[in-house]
Amino acid sequence: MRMLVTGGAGFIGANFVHYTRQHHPEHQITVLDALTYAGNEASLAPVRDDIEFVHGSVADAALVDELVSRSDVVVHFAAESHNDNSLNDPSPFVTTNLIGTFTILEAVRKHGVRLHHISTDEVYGDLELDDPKKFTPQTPYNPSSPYSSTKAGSDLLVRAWVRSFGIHATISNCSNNYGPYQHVEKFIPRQITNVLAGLRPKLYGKGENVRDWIHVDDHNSAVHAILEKGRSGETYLIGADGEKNNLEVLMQILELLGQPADAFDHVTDRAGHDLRYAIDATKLRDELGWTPQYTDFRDGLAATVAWYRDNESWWGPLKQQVEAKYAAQGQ
Ligand code: NAD
Ligand code: TDX
Repeated sequence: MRMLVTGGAGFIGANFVHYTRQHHPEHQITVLDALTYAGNEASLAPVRDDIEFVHGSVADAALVDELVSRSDVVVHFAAESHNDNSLNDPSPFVTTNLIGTFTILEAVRKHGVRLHHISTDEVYGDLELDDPKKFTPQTPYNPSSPYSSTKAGSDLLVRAWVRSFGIHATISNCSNNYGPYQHVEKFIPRQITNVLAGLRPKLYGKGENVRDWIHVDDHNSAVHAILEKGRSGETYLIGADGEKNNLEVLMQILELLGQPADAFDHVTDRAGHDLRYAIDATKLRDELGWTPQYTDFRDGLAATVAWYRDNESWWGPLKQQVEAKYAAQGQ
Protein backbone atom coordinates (compact mmCIF):
# COMPACT_ATOMS: atom_id res chain seq x y z
CA MET A 1 0.00 0.00 0.00
CA ARG A 2 1.06 3.60 -0.64
CA MET A 3 0.66 5.19 2.79
CA LEU A 4 0.54 8.93 3.50
CA VAL A 5 1.53 9.57 7.13
CA THR A 6 0.74 13.10 8.33
CA GLY A 7 2.71 14.36 11.33
CA GLY A 8 5.34 11.67 10.78
CA ALA A 9 8.13 13.82 12.23
CA GLY A 10 6.32 14.06 15.59
CA PHE A 11 6.47 11.67 18.53
CA ILE A 12 3.87 9.03 17.67
CA GLY A 13 4.09 9.54 13.90
CA ALA A 14 7.88 8.97 13.81
CA ASN A 15 7.50 5.85 15.97
CA PHE A 16 4.74 4.71 13.59
CA VAL A 17 7.09 5.08 10.62
CA HIS A 18 9.80 3.06 12.40
CA TYR A 19 7.28 0.42 13.49
CA THR A 20 5.87 0.14 9.97
CA ARG A 21 9.33 -0.15 8.34
CA GLN A 22 10.17 -2.93 10.78
CA HIS A 23 6.93 -4.92 10.86
CA HIS A 24 5.23 -4.06 7.52
CA PRO A 25 8.07 -3.23 5.10
CA GLU A 26 5.74 -3.85 2.11
CA HIS A 27 4.16 -0.40 2.60
CA GLN A 28 5.57 2.63 0.75
CA ILE A 29 5.60 5.63 3.08
CA THR A 30 5.28 9.33 2.33
CA VAL A 31 5.46 11.63 5.37
CA LEU A 32 3.77 15.04 5.25
CA ASP A 33 4.90 17.24 8.14
CA ALA A 34 5.02 21.01 8.68
CA LEU A 35 8.05 20.69 11.01
CA THR A 36 6.55 22.92 13.69
CA TYR A 37 8.43 23.27 17.00
CA ALA A 38 7.19 19.68 17.71
CA GLY A 39 8.41 18.11 14.47
CA ASN A 40 11.98 16.89 14.16
CA GLU A 41 13.43 15.39 10.99
CA ALA A 42 16.15 13.81 13.13
CA SER A 43 13.48 11.42 14.47
CA LEU A 44 13.27 9.93 10.97
CA ALA A 45 17.04 9.84 10.31
CA PRO A 46 17.36 6.03 10.63
CA VAL A 47 14.75 5.47 7.86
CA ARG A 48 15.33 8.60 5.78
CA ASP A 49 16.46 6.66 2.67
CA ASP A 50 13.44 4.35 2.80
CA ILE A 51 10.67 6.98 2.81
CA GLU A 52 9.60 10.13 0.99
CA PHE A 53 9.50 13.26 3.16
CA VAL A 54 7.36 16.25 2.17
CA HIS A 55 7.66 19.48 4.18
CA GLY A 56 4.24 21.14 4.24
CA SER A 57 0.97 21.66 6.07
CA VAL A 58 -2.14 19.48 6.22
CA ALA A 59 -4.07 22.73 5.82
CA ASP A 60 -2.52 23.30 2.36
CA ALA A 61 -5.37 22.06 0.14
CA ALA A 62 -3.42 21.89 -3.13
CA LEU A 63 -0.51 19.98 -1.60
CA VAL A 64 -2.80 17.60 0.31
CA ASP A 65 -4.87 16.96 -2.83
CA GLU A 66 -1.76 16.02 -4.81
CA LEU A 67 -0.36 13.72 -2.10
CA VAL A 68 -3.70 12.02 -1.37
CA SER A 69 -4.30 11.45 -5.11
CA ARG A 70 -1.26 9.15 -5.19
CA SER A 71 -1.97 7.28 -1.92
CA ASP A 72 -4.04 4.22 -0.99
CA VAL A 73 -4.42 5.17 2.67
CA VAL A 74 -3.88 8.25 4.85
CA VAL A 75 -2.88 7.81 8.50
CA HIS A 76 -3.53 11.23 10.02
CA PHE A 77 -1.37 11.98 13.09
CA ALA A 78 -0.62 15.67 12.40
CA ALA A 79 -1.93 17.93 15.15
CA GLU A 80 -1.05 20.57 17.66
CA SER A 81 -0.87 18.21 20.63
CA HIS A 82 0.00 20.01 23.88
CA ASN A 83 -2.73 21.11 26.31
CA ASP A 84 -0.56 23.75 28.03
CA ASN A 85 0.21 25.43 24.69
CA SER A 86 -3.48 25.42 23.78
CA LEU A 87 -4.20 27.43 26.94
CA ASN A 88 -1.67 30.11 25.89
CA ASP A 89 -2.65 30.32 22.21
CA PRO A 90 -5.51 28.20 20.81
CA SER A 91 -5.15 29.58 17.28
CA PRO A 92 -2.82 26.94 15.69
CA PHE A 93 -4.98 24.22 17.28
CA VAL A 94 -8.00 25.45 15.32
CA THR A 95 -5.99 25.71 12.10
CA THR A 96 -4.22 22.36 12.22
CA ASN A 97 -6.65 20.16 14.13
CA LEU A 98 -9.88 21.44 12.56
CA ILE A 99 -9.01 23.04 9.19
CA GLY A 100 -6.21 20.49 8.61
CA THR A 101 -8.54 17.54 9.20
CA PHE A 102 -11.23 19.15 7.02
CA THR A 103 -8.61 19.53 4.26
CA ILE A 104 -7.64 15.86 4.51
CA LEU A 105 -11.31 14.83 4.48
CA GLU A 106 -12.07 16.77 1.30
CA ALA A 107 -9.09 15.16 -0.45
CA VAL A 108 -9.93 11.57 0.60
CA ARG A 109 -13.55 12.19 -0.44
CA LYS A 110 -12.48 13.42 -3.88
CA HIS A 111 -10.01 10.60 -4.53
CA GLY A 112 -11.83 7.72 -2.78
CA VAL A 113 -8.86 7.07 -0.48
CA ARG A 114 -9.11 5.34 2.91
CA LEU A 115 -8.46 7.44 6.06
CA HIS A 116 -7.42 6.45 9.55
CA HIS A 117 -7.83 9.41 11.93
CA ILE A 118 -5.69 9.41 15.09
CA SER A 119 -7.36 10.93 18.13
CA THR A 120 -7.26 11.04 21.91
CA ASP A 121 -9.21 9.88 24.95
CA GLU A 122 -9.34 13.53 26.05
CA VAL A 123 -12.38 14.07 23.81
CA TYR A 124 -14.41 12.35 26.56
CA GLY A 125 -13.47 14.85 29.29
CA ASP A 126 -12.41 13.36 32.62
CA LEU A 127 -13.52 10.86 35.28
CA GLU A 128 -13.63 11.06 39.07
CA LEU A 129 -10.77 9.24 40.83
CA ASP A 130 -13.14 6.69 42.41
CA ASP A 131 -15.42 6.20 39.39
CA PRO A 132 -15.47 2.48 38.46
CA LYS A 133 -16.33 3.44 34.86
CA LYS A 134 -13.83 3.87 32.05
CA PHE A 135 -14.28 5.58 28.67
CA THR A 136 -16.06 3.43 26.04
CA PRO A 137 -17.08 4.23 22.46
CA GLN A 138 -20.51 5.15 23.90
CA THR A 139 -19.19 7.80 26.34
CA PRO A 140 -20.49 11.26 25.35
CA TYR A 141 -17.94 13.80 24.13
CA ASN A 142 -17.15 16.43 26.79
CA PRO A 143 -13.72 17.97 26.07
CA SER A 144 -12.14 20.43 28.52
CA SER A 145 -9.30 22.31 26.78
CA PRO A 146 -8.82 24.09 23.45
CA TYR A 147 -6.62 21.12 22.46
CA SER A 148 -9.16 18.42 23.31
CA SER A 149 -12.10 20.39 21.92
CA THR A 150 -10.39 20.77 18.54
CA LYS A 151 -9.59 17.04 18.55
CA ALA A 152 -13.24 16.31 19.41
CA GLY A 153 -14.31 18.57 16.54
CA SER A 154 -11.97 16.78 14.15
CA ASP A 155 -13.47 13.40 15.15
CA LEU A 156 -16.98 14.72 14.53
CA LEU A 157 -15.95 15.99 11.10
CA VAL A 158 -14.69 12.50 10.22
CA ARG A 159 -17.94 10.91 11.43
CA ALA A 160 -20.02 13.37 9.41
CA TRP A 161 -17.97 12.74 6.25
CA VAL A 162 -18.54 8.98 6.71
CA ARG A 163 -22.28 9.39 7.12
CA SER A 164 -22.92 12.18 4.58
CA PHE A 165 -20.41 11.32 1.88
CA GLY A 166 -19.71 7.63 2.51
CA ILE A 167 -15.94 8.04 2.82
CA HIS A 168 -13.98 4.99 4.02
CA ALA A 169 -12.64 6.04 7.42
CA THR A 170 -11.85 4.73 10.90
CA ILE A 171 -11.04 6.64 14.10
CA SER A 172 -8.97 5.66 17.13
CA ASN A 173 -8.91 7.43 20.50
CA CYS A 174 -5.83 6.51 22.50
CA SER A 175 -4.68 7.21 26.05
CA ASN A 176 -1.36 8.84 27.09
CA ASN A 177 1.65 7.51 25.15
CA TYR A 178 5.23 7.25 26.38
CA GLY A 179 8.44 6.14 24.67
CA PRO A 180 11.35 7.50 22.60
CA TYR A 181 11.22 10.72 20.53
CA GLN A 182 8.56 12.40 22.73
CA HIS A 183 8.97 16.18 22.97
CA VAL A 184 10.49 17.42 26.24
CA GLU A 185 7.44 19.62 26.88
CA LYS A 186 5.44 16.48 27.82
CA PHE A 187 5.30 15.08 31.37
CA ILE A 188 7.54 12.00 31.28
CA PRO A 189 10.33 13.35 29.01
CA ARG A 190 10.28 16.68 30.86
CA GLN A 191 10.94 15.04 34.21
CA ILE A 192 13.61 12.64 32.87
CA THR A 193 15.49 15.39 31.04
CA ASN A 194 15.16 17.78 33.98
CA VAL A 195 17.07 15.28 36.13
CA LEU A 196 19.61 14.66 33.35
CA ALA A 197 20.07 18.43 32.92
CA GLY A 198 20.50 19.05 36.67
CA LEU A 199 17.05 20.66 37.11
CA ARG A 200 14.36 19.63 39.59
CA PRO A 201 11.28 17.84 38.14
CA LYS A 202 8.04 19.84 38.24
CA LEU A 203 4.74 18.37 39.39
CA TYR A 204 1.45 20.20 38.74
CA GLY A 205 -0.70 20.56 41.86
CA LYS A 206 -0.65 17.55 44.20
CA GLY A 207 0.14 15.00 41.47
CA GLU A 208 -3.12 13.12 42.04
CA ASN A 209 -4.25 13.35 38.40
CA VAL A 210 -4.42 9.92 36.76
CA ARG A 211 -3.31 9.12 33.21
CA ASP A 212 -3.72 5.72 31.49
CA TRP A 213 -0.21 5.09 30.11
CA ILE A 214 0.48 3.04 26.99
CA HIS A 215 3.79 2.44 25.21
CA VAL A 216 3.87 4.14 21.82
CA ASP A 217 4.63 0.83 20.03
CA ASP A 218 1.44 -0.67 21.50
CA HIS A 219 -0.53 2.34 20.20
CA ASN A 220 1.00 1.82 16.77
CA SER A 221 0.44 -1.95 16.68
CA ALA A 222 -3.23 -1.19 17.42
CA VAL A 223 -3.33 1.30 14.52
CA HIS A 224 -2.03 -1.44 12.22
CA ALA A 225 -4.68 -3.85 13.55
CA ILE A 226 -7.34 -1.25 12.68
CA LEU A 227 -5.83 -0.63 9.24
CA GLU A 228 -5.93 -4.37 8.56
CA LYS A 229 -9.18 -5.46 10.20
CA GLY A 230 -11.11 -2.35 11.33
CA ARG A 231 -14.62 -1.75 10.01
CA SER A 232 -15.25 1.47 8.12
CA GLY A 233 -17.06 4.14 10.12
CA GLU A 234 -16.07 2.60 13.45
CA THR A 235 -14.31 4.17 16.42
CA TYR A 236 -11.79 2.07 18.39
CA LEU A 237 -10.49 3.04 21.83
CA ILE A 238 -6.83 2.16 22.42
CA GLY A 239 -5.50 1.65 25.95
CA ALA A 240 -3.46 -0.89 27.92
CA ASP A 241 -4.89 -0.66 31.47
CA GLY A 242 -1.99 1.54 32.58
CA GLU A 243 -3.64 3.90 35.08
CA LYS A 244 -1.20 5.73 37.38
CA ASN A 245 -1.24 9.07 39.10
CA ASN A 246 1.43 11.62 38.22
CA LEU A 247 3.13 11.38 41.61
CA GLU A 248 3.56 7.59 41.22
CA VAL A 249 5.10 8.04 37.76
CA LEU A 250 7.44 10.75 39.05
CA MET A 251 8.54 8.53 41.96
CA GLN A 252 9.48 5.76 39.49
CA ILE A 253 11.45 8.21 37.33
CA LEU A 254 13.35 9.54 40.35
CA GLU A 255 14.14 6.01 41.50
CA LEU A 256 15.30 4.89 38.04
CA LEU A 257 17.63 7.90 37.92
CA GLY A 258 18.99 7.34 41.45
CA GLN A 259 17.38 10.47 42.93
CA PRO A 260 15.81 10.88 46.40
CA ALA A 261 11.99 10.74 46.51
CA ASP A 262 11.68 14.42 47.50
CA ALA A 263 13.90 15.81 44.71
CA PHE A 264 11.12 17.66 42.87
CA ASP A 265 9.05 20.86 43.06
CA HIS A 266 5.29 21.34 43.23
CA VAL A 267 4.35 24.04 40.69
CA THR A 268 1.22 25.93 39.60
CA ASP A 269 -1.51 23.55 38.47
CA ARG A 270 -2.81 23.51 34.86
CA ALA A 271 -6.04 25.51 34.37
CA GLY A 272 -9.01 23.17 33.92
CA HIS A 273 -6.71 20.17 34.61
CA ASP A 274 -8.51 16.91 33.75
CA LEU A 275 -8.53 14.65 36.80
CA ARG A 276 -8.50 11.14 35.37
CA TYR A 277 -8.53 9.31 32.04
CA ALA A 278 -9.16 5.56 31.72
CA ILE A 279 -9.79 3.52 28.56
CA ASP A 280 -11.91 0.39 28.13
CA ALA A 281 -10.29 -1.26 25.07
CA THR A 282 -12.59 -4.31 25.04
CA LYS A 283 -13.81 -3.65 21.49
CA LEU A 284 -10.27 -3.49 20.10
CA ARG A 285 -9.19 -6.60 21.98
CA ASP A 286 -12.32 -8.67 21.20
CA GLU A 287 -13.09 -7.62 17.62
CA LEU A 288 -9.55 -7.21 16.29
CA GLY A 289 -7.63 -9.58 18.58
CA TRP A 290 -5.14 -6.86 19.62
CA THR A 291 -3.08 -7.19 22.79
CA PRO A 292 -0.38 -4.85 24.15
CA GLN A 293 3.22 -6.10 24.37
CA TYR A 294 4.45 -3.63 27.04
CA THR A 295 2.52 -4.95 30.03
CA ASP A 296 5.10 -3.86 32.63
CA PHE A 297 5.08 -0.04 32.84
CA ARG A 298 8.29 0.02 34.86
CA ASP A 299 10.20 -1.89 32.15
CA GLY A 300 8.89 0.43 29.43
CA LEU A 301 9.72 3.47 31.56
CA ALA A 302 13.26 2.16 32.25
CA ALA A 303 13.81 1.74 28.49
CA THR A 304 12.51 5.28 27.92
CA VAL A 305 14.83 6.69 30.61
CA ALA A 306 17.75 4.86 28.91
CA TRP A 307 16.76 6.30 25.52
CA TYR A 308 16.83 9.90 26.81
CA ARG A 309 20.13 9.23 28.60
CA ASP A 310 21.63 7.97 25.31
CA ASN A 311 20.11 10.65 23.04
CA GLU A 312 20.94 14.00 24.57
CA SER A 313 21.87 15.26 21.08
CA TRP A 314 18.19 14.79 20.11
CA TRP A 315 16.60 16.61 23.08
CA GLY A 316 19.37 18.93 24.28
CA PRO A 317 18.74 21.69 21.71
CA LEU A 318 15.01 21.84 22.65
CA LYS A 319 15.38 21.93 26.40
CA GLN A 320 16.29 25.50 27.32
CA GLN A 321 13.49 27.14 25.35
CA VAL A 322 10.84 24.79 26.77
CA GLU A 323 11.96 25.39 30.36
CA ALA A 324 12.08 29.18 29.83
CA LYS A 325 8.47 29.07 28.60
CA TYR A 326 7.34 26.98 31.58
CA ALA A 327 9.22 29.22 34.03
CA ALA A 328 7.45 32.29 32.65
CA GLN A 329 4.10 30.73 33.54
CA GLY A 330 5.19 29.55 37.00
CA GLN A 331 5.51 25.90 35.97
P1 NAD B 1 3.55 15.78 18.40
O1 NAD B 1 3.22 17.17 18.81
O2 NAD B 1 4.77 15.13 18.96
O3 NAD B 1 3.70 15.71 16.81
C1 NAD B 1 2.83 16.39 15.93
C2 NAD B 1 3.47 16.43 14.55
O4 NAD B 1 2.54 17.07 13.66
C3 NAD B 1 4.78 17.23 14.49
O5 NAD B 1 5.75 16.56 13.72
C4 NAD B 1 4.37 18.54 13.81
O6 NAD B 1 5.42 19.14 13.06
C5 NAD B 1 3.25 18.05 12.90
N1 NAD B 1 2.32 19.12 12.53
C6 NAD B 1 1.75 20.06 13.32
N2 NAD B 1 0.98 20.88 12.61
C7 NAD B 1 1.02 20.44 11.31
C8 NAD B 1 0.42 20.85 10.10
N3 NAD B 1 -0.39 21.91 10.05
N4 NAD B 1 0.68 20.14 8.99
C9 NAD B 1 1.51 19.06 9.01
N5 NAD B 1 2.13 18.64 10.12
C10 NAD B 1 1.88 19.32 11.27
O7 NAD B 1 2.25 14.94 18.70
P2 NAD B 1 2.08 13.40 19.10
O8 NAD B 1 2.14 13.27 20.56
O9 NAD B 1 2.97 12.57 18.24
O10 NAD B 1 0.55 13.16 18.66
C11 NAD B 1 0.22 12.69 17.36
C12 NAD B 1 -1.26 12.47 17.28
O11 NAD B 1 -1.67 11.54 18.25
C13 NAD B 1 -2.09 13.73 17.52
O12 NAD B 1 -3.18 13.73 16.62
C14 NAD B 1 -2.56 13.59 18.95
O13 NAD B 1 -3.79 14.27 19.14
C15 NAD B 1 -2.71 12.09 19.05
N6 NAD B 1 -2.59 11.52 20.39
C16 NAD B 1 -1.47 11.74 21.15
C17 NAD B 1 -1.34 11.13 22.39
C18 NAD B 1 -0.11 11.31 23.25
O14 NAD B 1 -0.06 10.80 24.36
N7 NAD B 1 0.92 11.98 22.78
C19 NAD B 1 -2.36 10.29 22.86
C20 NAD B 1 -3.50 10.09 22.07
C21 NAD B 1 -3.59 10.69 20.83
O1 TDX C 1 5.64 19.35 33.92
C1 TDX C 1 4.58 18.76 33.99
N1 TDX C 1 4.11 18.39 35.21
C2 TDX C 1 2.93 17.74 35.38
O2 TDX C 1 2.56 17.41 36.52
C3 TDX C 1 3.78 18.44 32.81
C4 TDX C 1 4.26 18.83 31.44
C5 TDX C 1 2.60 17.75 33.00
N2 TDX C 1 2.16 17.42 34.24
C6 TDX C 1 0.93 16.62 34.38
C7 TDX C 1 -0.28 17.12 33.61
C8 TDX C 1 -1.01 15.83 33.29
O3 TDX C 1 -1.83 15.44 34.38
O4 TDX C 1 1.23 15.34 33.84
C9 TDX C 1 0.10 14.79 33.15
C10 TDX C 1 0.48 14.51 31.70
O5 TDX C 1 0.68 15.76 31.07
P1 TDX C 1 1.03 15.88 29.50
O6 TDX C 1 2.27 15.11 29.21
O7 TDX C 1 1.01 17.32 29.14
O8 TDX C 1 -0.16 15.07 28.83
P2 TDX C 1 -1.76 15.25 28.82
O9 TDX C 1 -2.15 16.66 29.04
O10 TDX C 1 -2.34 14.20 29.70
O11 TDX C 1 -2.05 14.92 27.26
C11 TDX C 1 -1.32 13.86 26.59
O12 TDX C 1 -2.12 12.71 26.46
C12 TDX C 1 -3.24 12.80 25.60
C13 TDX C 1 -0.87 14.33 25.20
O13 TDX C 1 -0.05 15.49 25.34
C14 TDX C 1 -2.05 14.59 24.31
O14 TDX C 1 -1.59 14.94 23.00
C15 TDX C 1 -2.88 13.35 24.24
O15 TDX C 1 -4.06 13.60 23.52
